[in-house]
Amino acid sequence: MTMPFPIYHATRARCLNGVWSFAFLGDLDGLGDLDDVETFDPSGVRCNDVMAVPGVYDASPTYAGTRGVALYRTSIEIEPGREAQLRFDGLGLWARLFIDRQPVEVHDLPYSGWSVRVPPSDHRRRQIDLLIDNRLHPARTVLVEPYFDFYLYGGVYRDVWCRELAGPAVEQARVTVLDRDTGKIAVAARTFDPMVDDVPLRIALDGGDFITPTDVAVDGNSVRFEATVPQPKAWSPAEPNLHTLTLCLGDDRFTTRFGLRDIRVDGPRLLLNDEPLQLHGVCRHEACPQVGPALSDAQIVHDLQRLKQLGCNFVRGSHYPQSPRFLDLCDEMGLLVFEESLGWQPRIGHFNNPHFVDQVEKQTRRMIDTSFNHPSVIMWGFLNEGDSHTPDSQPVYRRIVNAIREEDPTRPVTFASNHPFDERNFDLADVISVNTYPGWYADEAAGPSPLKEIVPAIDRILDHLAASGLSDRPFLISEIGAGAIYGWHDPLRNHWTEGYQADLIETVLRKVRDDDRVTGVALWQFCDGRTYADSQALRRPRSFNNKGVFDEYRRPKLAAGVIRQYWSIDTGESLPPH
Ligand code: ADA
Repeated sequence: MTMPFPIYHATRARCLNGVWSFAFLGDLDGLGDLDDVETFDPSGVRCNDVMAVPGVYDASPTYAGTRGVALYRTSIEIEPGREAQLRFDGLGLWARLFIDRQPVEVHDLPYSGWSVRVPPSDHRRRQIDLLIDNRLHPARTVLVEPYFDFYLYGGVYRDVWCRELAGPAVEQARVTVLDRDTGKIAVAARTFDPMVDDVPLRIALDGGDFITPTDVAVDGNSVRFEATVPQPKAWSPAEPNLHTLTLCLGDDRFTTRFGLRDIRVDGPRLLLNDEPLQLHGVCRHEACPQVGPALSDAQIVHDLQRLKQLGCNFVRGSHYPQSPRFLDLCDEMGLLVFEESLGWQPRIGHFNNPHFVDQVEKQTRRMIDTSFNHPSVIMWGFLNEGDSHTPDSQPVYRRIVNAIREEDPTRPVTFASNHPFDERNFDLADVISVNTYPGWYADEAAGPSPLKEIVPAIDRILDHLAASGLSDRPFLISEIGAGAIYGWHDPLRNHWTEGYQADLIETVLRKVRDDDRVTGVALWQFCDGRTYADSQALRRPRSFNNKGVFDEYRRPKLAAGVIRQYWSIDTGESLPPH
């Protein structure tokens, strides 16, 4: 069942994507002073250019690679006297929104969704000025750092919506499956304003007749009740059946989509609908060279087709909250997702910065709220490769795990660690996830035959986990891989050739297939991706992370064929040629 805009499938909602007026303002005071944007009033700015929305300016030919402030401007019509909600599904790195030239709110959680209330006005036409800054500021953009191994873009990454509010309305409804066989669900809805007694709530399942739910518990903006799907069908990768719930308050309708499935950990196994699960997947950055993270529907669909061709049932959404459109398609196509909040090798200084920790918690909670109903999301993660072997990390990891469990007790929690031998936080995780690069980085693969290091290196990790009493949990290799320059072939099959990458991945896949202590793998990575030319430059030819099994234009390398041999149900077809 396809729904065009599940998140904003609501009355009086419309999409504001299109072409907006634009001005690149750069360094606002010419002093290189990063605080210039804090007090800047954009009302006098004349826009001399245009920009697509979604669209990032620093991937566009005119502003490629620039760092500075930019203004996106449009005007919309809202019925006079009515409030509205503006919703951005993802943007970065920092933004301030002005409505009718008045500053309204700041956004400082790159990649997260952002909802803003638009106050009513006597005028129908309203001006929207969105000031965006893609410069890295130690306090303003505390979640991102210049040493990250992926390019941080500036602009509107994802869809923009406007929803007019003409009375009581539901903002969000989280559906928890109580019994997938009988279709019993618990709904926790949130309204924009506190509920009033004289507006009855009605609901409809799968587009059926509206009924009045029984035993509705109301507390301010929160509404809770239980309901039963009339013809329940379980969701699974093989049969990704979906159901819908519509909540009606007055004349406002809000529809969300969900799936009936259970995910749980049972000793070292991960069970989906009580069946053991093997995760076969890749890590994926949401980006391509031409448009950065502002991928079109066509590009997202093509990526998912590529994943399916490989035979993947799993994707790790590295390293930030995912686009709702991507998750909608994973729901429809039966892909399983590890979704994580933004983080890349945070260090002790981060753990001891209360603002950083607050932001991680805020973004993690927001991610769960946004993605709660996607059956494809089977585990939550956070802080990729933090310095989690340090005592300073412990209160932080505990706090984030507690926040996740409070938001959602139904999904396993994990985090990708690159400290398997001295990790201090594994006891908090339901699934042990380890990033490891034997056979690639010399420190993990010394010696003349790096490929021979791979199996012993994985065994050493598993043995260490067993000795630490952690073999009672599912074990996921959350990253492993090798760089290959697309089109680079050589009879010696050395580092950077497609052949070496294919051989390394084959060794990994054979080990994963033959060792039942391994619950799954997310190969690093789906496709090549732009990164920075800094201290990493010599390990990142072309300023790209070249460990993709596809290049950045999604052309397959040799490794793609190897993966397909291991994972796909043989259809007799070969991968499309380069
Ligand atoms: C890390 C990191 C990835 C990527 C990878 C690599 O494990 O989590 O984002 O940088 O290393 O290519 O070295």
